Amino acid sequence: EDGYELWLRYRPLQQAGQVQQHVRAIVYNGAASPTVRAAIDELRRGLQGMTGKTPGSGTQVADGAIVLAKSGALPQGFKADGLAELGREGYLLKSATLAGKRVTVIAANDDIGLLYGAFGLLRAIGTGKALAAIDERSAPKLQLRVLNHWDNLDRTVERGYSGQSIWNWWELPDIRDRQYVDYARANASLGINGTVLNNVNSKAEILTAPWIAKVAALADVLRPYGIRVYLSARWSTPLELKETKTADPLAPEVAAWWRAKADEIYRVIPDFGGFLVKANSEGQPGPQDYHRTHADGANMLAAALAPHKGIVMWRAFVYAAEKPDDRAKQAYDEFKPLDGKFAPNVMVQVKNGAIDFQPREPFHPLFGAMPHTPLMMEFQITKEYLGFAMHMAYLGPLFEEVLKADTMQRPGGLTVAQVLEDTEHGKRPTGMAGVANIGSSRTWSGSHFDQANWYAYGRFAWDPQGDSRAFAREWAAQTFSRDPQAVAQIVDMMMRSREAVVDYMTPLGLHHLMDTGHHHGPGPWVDNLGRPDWNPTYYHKADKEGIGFDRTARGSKALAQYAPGVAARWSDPRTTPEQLLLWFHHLPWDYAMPSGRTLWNELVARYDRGVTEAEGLRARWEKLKPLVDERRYDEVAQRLDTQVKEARWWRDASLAYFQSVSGLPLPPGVKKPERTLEQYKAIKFPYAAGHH
Ligand code: BDP
Repeated sequence: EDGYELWLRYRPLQQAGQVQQHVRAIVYNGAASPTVRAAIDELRRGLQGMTGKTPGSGTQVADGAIVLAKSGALPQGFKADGLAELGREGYLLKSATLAGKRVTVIAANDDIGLLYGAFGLLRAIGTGKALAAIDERSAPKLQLRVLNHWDNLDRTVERGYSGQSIWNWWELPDIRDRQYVDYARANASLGINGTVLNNVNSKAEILTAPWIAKVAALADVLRPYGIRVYLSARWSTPLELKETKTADPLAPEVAAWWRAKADEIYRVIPDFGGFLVKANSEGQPGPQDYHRTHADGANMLAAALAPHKGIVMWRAFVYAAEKPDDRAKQAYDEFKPLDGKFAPNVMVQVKNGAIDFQPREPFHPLFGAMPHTPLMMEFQITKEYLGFAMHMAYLGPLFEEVLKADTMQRPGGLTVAQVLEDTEHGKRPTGMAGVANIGSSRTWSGSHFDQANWYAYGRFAWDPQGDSRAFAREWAAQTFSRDPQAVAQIVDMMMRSREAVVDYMTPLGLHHLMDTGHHHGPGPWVDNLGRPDWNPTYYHKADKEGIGFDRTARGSKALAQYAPGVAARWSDPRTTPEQLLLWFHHLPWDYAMPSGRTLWNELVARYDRGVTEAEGLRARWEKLKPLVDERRYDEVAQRLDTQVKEARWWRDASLAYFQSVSGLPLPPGVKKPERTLEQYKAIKFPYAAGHH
């Protein structure tokens, strides 16, 4: 057990005999496409693993068979109620009696629905659902469910903590690593149907013919699993390749270049998904270099892709040094005025919060504020700001918190999930992106528990109204053990883990206190970087009097970007959720918290709670030793030891620093930081993981 099999381990079931009578054979009537073959292969693999017997295969309905059927060719007498509404990717799982035989039907409108249904059935079996009367229907609520790989062409991965990129660019297109198929299976099992192969900080070369051939080879491997490939496009590509004299989006030669480039790509990848673009952000080139807007840029690319039904995913992650007043406001300021100005095949991809993938952020004010533009969510699965792959932090609750947040942009409420689902507009593209945590390490994700973040992301992309605890349960049962006690304990650990990280890194709405560049470890004292908005001191604004970023009407006015209902609630510290308090307010150290403590004492208590929680995770894991296989037990234990050590470091360094600013004593009984502030400041990490 080294983790390579992910949640697709298919270990023997206790009730194998019972299940076996429902899975004796796999029946499919018709010529099997590669997608249907993948579905049948997966069912055989999974059922063989879980029941110990390989199911037979055939074309005739027989007792105890799994019948795969498409809407045009449903077996006689099978009532597929509501199948049509499930769309191309949806599926039904239903037990039925056909011609006197008891069968389980996987019904779908298309081959890909059958593949998703096969995975759905295996998940149901693997998590202990009874097959005798199974009746499930499922269809994705978002159209584009994509991973964003921040993978470079030299196989390093920006913010990657799982080894090298799995894309072996050097050996492609001739060598097609078997891992690509396993990647496709894992993603298809969740319904992920798109992947952006390269870093948003992109290179021009990716759009040259030799690289397009490599991309085409990957597309060929992924296609049967319903996964389309996309590329991050560098704005200035034609200029850098010296094929145009400018990258001005309104220059006809530039538009013509991109049209020809799109045609070239689609000749070899007919189902190419489109481009993801990071423009005029953190030094990347973009249309603003030519005094054009993001819409001018996005629409020019969209026109090149439109004849091929491709999509532009244009990122709203922008902030400029010239506008130091509040970085949190900039995406909204730049994009809100462009609402309605984007071509129909452009989606604006918005990070979950307005700063940058922090352990906790309020939802991004753009959600619900651009009704005339399809918005796509961008989550970060890789844990750049949450302890890399060394700390346990199950991100399900983070995703859920954002998705369930009410933007109040409509009477009666409008959650972020509803904004993404966009049901009232019907035909517009919808989607979610997750910055992948996948690499060539045997665990794929750098640690066993980080696999759960990939899993939960995929499940939320399928159903943004899903439940993080239910996803954790499914994942734990398939990945670790079906023992109910083990599952309960593991899920309990997972569900508390992210809050622990919030507490020992950035409690009470603090943010961006991580050390420079690599973002590993505390750096709340850092105040000397090239731009003010790169400094942690810019974000916490702590001084002798108090702490926090005032984003109310008296401060940066960022709150005005939210709907009036939200703004009103969060403009008063008394009605602001404690967990966002210092995100929106600058408060005196002796501010009275609901707990009865002063703000200073509360801050100390939160840091302490974070450490206690981290210690608790370690202790709980110890109890699981008899229930978990040895190697994975040990690998997780090592990481939890590290997490405890680093939680203490975070707590001690942060308190040492904030105490030096507030001048206040630690409350009685509270442990002093182990080292001096100067010692914490001296800790440096050249060559940190994921930072190039
Ligand atoms: C930041 C990362 C940086 C990314 C950037 C982005 O530190 O590596 O390039 O986001 O999303 O969080 O473009």
